[in-house]
Amino acid sequence: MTNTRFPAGFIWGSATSSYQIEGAWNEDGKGESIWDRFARIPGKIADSSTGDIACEHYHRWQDDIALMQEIGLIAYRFSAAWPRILPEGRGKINQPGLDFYSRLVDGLLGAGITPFVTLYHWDLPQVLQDAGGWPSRITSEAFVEYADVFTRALGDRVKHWMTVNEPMVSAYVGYGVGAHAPGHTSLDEQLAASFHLLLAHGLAISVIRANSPEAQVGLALNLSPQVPASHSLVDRAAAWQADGTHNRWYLDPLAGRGLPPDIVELYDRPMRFIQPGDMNTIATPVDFLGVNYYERRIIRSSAVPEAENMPREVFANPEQTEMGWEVYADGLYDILGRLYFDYRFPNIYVTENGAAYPDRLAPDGKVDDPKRVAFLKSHIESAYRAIAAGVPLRGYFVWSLLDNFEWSHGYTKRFGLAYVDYPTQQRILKSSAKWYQRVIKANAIVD
Ligand code: IFM
Repeated sequence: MTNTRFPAGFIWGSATSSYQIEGAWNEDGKGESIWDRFARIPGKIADSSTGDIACEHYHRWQDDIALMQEIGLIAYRFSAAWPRILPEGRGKINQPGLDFYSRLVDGLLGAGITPFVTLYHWDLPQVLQDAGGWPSRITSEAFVEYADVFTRALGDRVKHWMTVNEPMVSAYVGYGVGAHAPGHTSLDEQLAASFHLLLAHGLAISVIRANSPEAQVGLALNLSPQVPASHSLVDRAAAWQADGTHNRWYLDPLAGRGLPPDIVELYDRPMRFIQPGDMNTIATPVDFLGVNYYERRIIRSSAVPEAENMPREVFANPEQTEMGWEVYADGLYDILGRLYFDYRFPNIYVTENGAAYPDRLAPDGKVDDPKRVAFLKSHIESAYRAIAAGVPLRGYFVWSLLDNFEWSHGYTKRFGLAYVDYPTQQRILKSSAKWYQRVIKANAIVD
């Protein structure tokens, strides 16, 4: 593509989350989170690791801000650890926890970097899980208390807030499939959790706005196009269903359309957790929607034997990231268009996009990651095309600033712009970081 200058003021950033980078899991009064507990269960994490130390960001945050400055980031998206602020989930405030984030925010602002803060990126206080976790409405109410405490302390300086990150993953992988904390496998819990995460989001919006005047408030959803593998009607039906469980289950209520009726029918559950007024609370208009985009999914129905289904017409791009996810940049273009032209979200950010590749630290001390450069470039081109088509895309955040704890994969997957040499905690900017630095400087796609 030629002449790809982005609009003035476009926000180029990078993202992380608390449990994945902070370490210091029990320091300065922090309470236990569900990930502190879950990662210790034998067999749950690929390399038997935990986030106890992670990238030691809790102690190295100043170096990490210097790294961001070197890349030239305009914004940095991070999450706060709820158990650092309220070790018992609610009630007693742990001041050293608040002080940490206050110092981090001041450091960012001093470096000219705009903080984008996510309140919940999966590290629920264990005490709240013991009291029922996200399947219980009490957790939504506790979240509002946490949001109030946190935004009262930082709302004067932070002006971009996300309530929850990827509620689908929290609910489905944490309570339905059991591969994430707390490791439960119950459809009923999954559905209640998904609802209470959205409710927590909706309930917190007015509190955040009151504490942080002129702030923009939104949330981050992980969205993937669910594409039928052929024109057969069974494939179409399966893809529409996957779109319903993964995308519309979250988008529709947020956009005021209620829960998608076809999926309510599919689950065939009473959904007694929904109370009068809840759907309106969830539909409180947001200032922006964040989209975390990684892959497209091609859906083949199992409703009929393979031989009776039409031949596949949509084949996956054979190129995959180390996560086994298809590299498909046009999917980002499709999603961005849908969020605006169908759902009409007023402002959109790509709050995460990136790829894991098996990066190696070469003897010359460099980390060359051409596949990540190609991945980012193709996706930023999709973002550019979406803006050209009229989508109000305001910013783009690379996942992630640092290699970090990739949940059930532990430290075996590297998503960072900076390579982390875990034994020494040295950070080394990969060639993708240097390429991104040039993109930011030019405010345009560069070779
Ligand atoms: O590392 C995660 C992040 O925590 C949430 N979004 C997807 C990333 C890559 O799997």
